[in-house]
Amino acid sequence: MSLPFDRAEYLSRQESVFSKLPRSSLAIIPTNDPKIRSNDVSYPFRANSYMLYLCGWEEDEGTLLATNSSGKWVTTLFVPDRDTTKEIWEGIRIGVDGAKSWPVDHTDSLLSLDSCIKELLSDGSRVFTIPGVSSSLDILLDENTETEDLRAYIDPIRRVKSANEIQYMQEAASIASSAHEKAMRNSRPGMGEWEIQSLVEGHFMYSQSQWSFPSIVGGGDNATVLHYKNNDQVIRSGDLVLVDAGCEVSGYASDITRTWPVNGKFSQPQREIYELVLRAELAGIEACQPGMPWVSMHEAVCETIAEGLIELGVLNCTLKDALGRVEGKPGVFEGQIRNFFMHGTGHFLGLDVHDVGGGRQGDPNSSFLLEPGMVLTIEPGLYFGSWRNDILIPERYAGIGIRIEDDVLVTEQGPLVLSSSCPKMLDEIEQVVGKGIHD
Ligand SMILES: [Mn+2]
Repeated sequence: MSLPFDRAEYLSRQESVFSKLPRSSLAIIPTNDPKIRSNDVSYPFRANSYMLYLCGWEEDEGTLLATNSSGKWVTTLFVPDRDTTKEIWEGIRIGVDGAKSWPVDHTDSLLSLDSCIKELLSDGSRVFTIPGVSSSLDILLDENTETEDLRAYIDPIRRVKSANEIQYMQEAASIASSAHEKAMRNSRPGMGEWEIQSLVEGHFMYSQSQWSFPSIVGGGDNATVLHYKNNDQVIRSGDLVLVDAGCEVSGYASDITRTWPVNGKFSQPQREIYELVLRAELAGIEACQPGMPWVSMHEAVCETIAEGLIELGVLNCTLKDALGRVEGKPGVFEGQIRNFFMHGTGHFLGLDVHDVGGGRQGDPNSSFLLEPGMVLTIEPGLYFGSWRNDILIPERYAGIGIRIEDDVLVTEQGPLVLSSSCPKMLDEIEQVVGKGIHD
């Protein structure tokens, strides 16, 4: 079995993280606990992203331990022993010997992990770990020592992607782009949301990929529910369908949203809102320049949306009131636009679909600048749920929910859209929708 990256890349990640820790430290990186679905059936296992990042270990048990008590950093990967009885049911395990080809100094049996940790604790090392991942490790550490959060040292490094990571992310974005296009081509009125979901996710599987988060497929008003997940309604002619779906390749996620008229033709009100969201999205992408503050893309999107909603007569107020900038908090808006655009403009993307590194809405750590190698989403939306009874929804736009989301790599030369092969322009979408059926 081959790992997604060569040994040198893993070792350089380890070096970047561990070299920042004080002398006499112990770093413990667990993987996720397997989760039971019912009786003896587990949920499909997905390794913890920190584990994947530092050493690529994908099995459902294993812990990476690193210590510098000897003066230099030494890593040991603790893994389950070979076990014929279990292997007959579940397949061959890598085992302690097999794990020697992973990018670590030593391997050992998981059975000796606890005693090894306890022994290392006795020399008074400072302990760094990822809390909340393995309950048994949390309990062991809780009973024996104080710990510090290792994520603070890894997250800023994970934020900037290497050329090899970008390659996987490009692949994930391309697969998801094709999946969306396939769904567009095969859309027709009267179709079930689940049918579109199966086209998208079927394409992920066909491409030896898998979803990076549960797909959102919402027709009509369902598109105005941000994390809609039932995907069980029929989409009527005249309605839009919003599809927010992404997949992962070697653990790296894509995350794309497209919205299209299920009958292949935007109505005039749908067209007006689509054009505005698209304009905002393009402004957001344009703001993804190296050296620009993270919040600039949200600023650009909110300004475009505020101007557009005033132009369309949805808002009847000044630009200032539409935006409602919050004094002393750059990138925070609390004006009337928030009635119709209530989420953030984007998030980092990587081993996690909402990747680490800060910047999410409400995150106090948003004051950093964009750098080449960062990958983020730009995803403005406008939502006019006809079910809303807390605000006045303009009748013309009632039942319209539109979001457009692309995956953007920041480069020296500016933004590069990894999901650019996915149809997005109005005429492009009108040409593609339903084509697979009528051809
Ligand atoms: Mn997203």
